[in-house]
Amino acid sequence: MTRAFIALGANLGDARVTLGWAMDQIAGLPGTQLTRRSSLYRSAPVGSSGPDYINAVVEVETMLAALPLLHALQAIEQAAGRKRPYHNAPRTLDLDILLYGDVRCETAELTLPHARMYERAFVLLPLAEIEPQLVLTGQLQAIQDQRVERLA
Ligand code: PH2
Ligand code: MG
Ligand code: MG
Repeated sequence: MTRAFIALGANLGDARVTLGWAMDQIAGLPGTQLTRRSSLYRSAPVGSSGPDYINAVVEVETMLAALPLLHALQAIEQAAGRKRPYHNAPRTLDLDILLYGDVRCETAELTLPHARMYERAFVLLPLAEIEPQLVLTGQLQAIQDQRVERLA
């Protein structure tokens, strides 16, 4: 079993409902248990456009290798109606693997740890909520100017 962290984001459609649905889909993946889920967080699009995003992070324990996990997450994005008209387009659902065990890799398909996770408050705050040990104080300080609202 490998412990992995997955970021969820959406800013089209009913994003809160979609994120809840997506967490259930992730929990139902073969050989996978969803062990922790963060609160939902709202923030303005960063380098993107459209309505505010809703974001969250979940922890899973999975038998799936990293690439099969990525492909399973892409299938969930597709089922949620994800279109890719252009880079960073508004989306009904985005599922990114942040960390997969302590694997480091950089391929066309997958970079681990996620290349921009430490620049983004909408990723680091929910990650720190469920696993504070993974986020250093200095990393939190570096993103403290970014406005992110934790939802009840
Ligand atoms: N995802 C992006 C680009 N910009 N901004 C917010 N607030 N939340 C996101 O999830 C997000 C974004 C590309 O994946
Ligand atoms: Mg993303
Ligand atoms: Mg993505």
